[in-house]
Amino acid sequence: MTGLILALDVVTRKKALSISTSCAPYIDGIKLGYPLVLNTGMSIARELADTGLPLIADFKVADIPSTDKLILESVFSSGFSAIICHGFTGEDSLEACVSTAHAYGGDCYVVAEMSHPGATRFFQKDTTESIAHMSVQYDADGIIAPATRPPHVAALREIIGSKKILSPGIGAQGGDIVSVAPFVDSIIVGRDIYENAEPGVRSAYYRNILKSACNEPKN
Ligand code: OMP
Repeated sequence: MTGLILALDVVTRKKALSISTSCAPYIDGIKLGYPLVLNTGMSIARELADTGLPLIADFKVADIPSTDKLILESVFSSGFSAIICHGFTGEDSLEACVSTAHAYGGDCYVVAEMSHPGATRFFQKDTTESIAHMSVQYDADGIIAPATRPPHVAALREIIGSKKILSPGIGAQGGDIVSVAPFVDSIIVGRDIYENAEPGVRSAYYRNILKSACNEPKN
């Protein structure tokens, strides 16, 4: 079944812990990045580890290989299980990211195409498909692809085969969950869950939609 990853872009430790605890029974992972880490420090990863869920570090790493390696070593030493990196930086940077992640037993996801409207200026078909091919060639664990453009996700699936696709853009960005769910391993949802008065209930709602989209019996 298509999984559900919570994008935990809140800026206080208190909210992060309370929201993650209420959502934990319904989600398959937590993605956190600059908003939360810059406000609470990297130690938040150890605290969220109590949920028992995989933690994805969304730092969209995009540097030269030696700096990428230093960043990823810090990320994986802090308790994260996966990292999101950019792919437009090219082969050597991607190779540094994947090999460092794998040296720590972690996963590396590569942004193939972004979900927001402005992304189409630079993330055009040739570029996104080239990043997807490169992600396969350098053994990344998967790609990030936009739920706001399901046909693009379907085309990227053809390229990456059984590697994973994590797809943001559902909820606040208006992506169509039913169209995109068949092509992706997990959707990523942030504001529509963490800004809800009852984030746990909202997570359960998404979980049930994903079950229906995959024709599985609901709870
Ligand atoms: P909401 O729009 O609030 O659901 O959050 C989406 C999450 O996915 C945020 O954490 C974004 O930073 C992230 N994201 C995108 O929205 N679009 C992308 O193209 C890539 C990402 C990402 O890498 O996670």
